[in-house]
Amino acid sequence: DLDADGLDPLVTAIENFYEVDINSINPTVETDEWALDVTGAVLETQTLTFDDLAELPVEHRFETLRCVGDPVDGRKMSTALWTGVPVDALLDRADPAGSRVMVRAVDGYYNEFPLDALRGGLLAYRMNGAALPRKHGAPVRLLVPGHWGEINVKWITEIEVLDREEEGYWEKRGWFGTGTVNTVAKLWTERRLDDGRVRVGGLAYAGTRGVDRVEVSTDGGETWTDARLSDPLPDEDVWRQWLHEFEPTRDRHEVVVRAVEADGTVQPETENTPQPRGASGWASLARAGAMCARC
Ligand SMILES: Nc1nc2c(c(=O)[nH]1)N[C@H]1C(S)=C(S)[C@@H](COP(=O)(O)O)O[C@H]1N2
Ligand SMILES: [Mo]
Repeated sequence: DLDADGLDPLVTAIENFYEVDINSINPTVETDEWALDVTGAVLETQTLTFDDLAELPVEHRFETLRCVGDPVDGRKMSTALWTGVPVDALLDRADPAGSRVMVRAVDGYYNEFPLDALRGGLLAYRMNGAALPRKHGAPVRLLVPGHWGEINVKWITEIEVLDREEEGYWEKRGWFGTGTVNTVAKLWTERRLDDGRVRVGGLAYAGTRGVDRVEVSTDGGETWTDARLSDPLPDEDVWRQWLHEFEPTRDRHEVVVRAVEADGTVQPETENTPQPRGASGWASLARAGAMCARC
């Protein structure tokens, strides 16, 4: 972590991790009654109990989740250390013959996406070293690197392999949230330091494309400077913290921030609402430098 007052930590505490559910009451699933079925266009149907799962080799992964409904500067983006079993071994045993999957859950949720995306997935049953909490999908949820939150199905019960495309829960309601995440830099904190400078900071995320740089402007986008970044976490689908300090030199500074991906692609400036394909545009703050009320 970069050490700065008010900056969100690299690993989100469970109580601060965002939550999105289709129902107002979450299901309670007993661990010894839970099972995951692999069905549909497969050579061999599979059933996996929690005991079966617990015997497979575990993997620990830092992974960031972000909801497709999250505005550019929203808060529906968090990171945890997840423990679970790669879904690939189970898929290999089933020997799928289709290229899509429908993943279903206890709460009636269902989501459809490419089998190839699922291949990199994890069946997670621990979060930040504790048993997976009920609100995050206990006893087992799916985690799929690089994609919007909605395909990370909680309380997972079935993976049906499909030989044609279908629509998932949110796609039936006008969203296109099964693809890879949009790149975003959040401007989540601003502080006046004791020496008079202003510190701005936040978190930036580009899915598996990776955040290479974060650029900050204090003049509404005319000139840009590289922010300081936290060291990358050891896994590929994670955010990075950024910080930047500047000397207020005029009455008003408009701070704008944008992320740059590993291949040099700059986060697009074009503004779009979250619906239907995820928000785009740059986060910004316009503040009176010398009388910065909230600094
Ligand atoms: N079973 C189930 N899985 C679900 C959902 C849900 O409502 N039910 N919400 C999805 C959405 S839209 C998002 S963004 C993520 C949020 O995961 P979290 O609540 O653990 O942060 O879970 C996804 N998985
Ligand atoms: Mo979501």
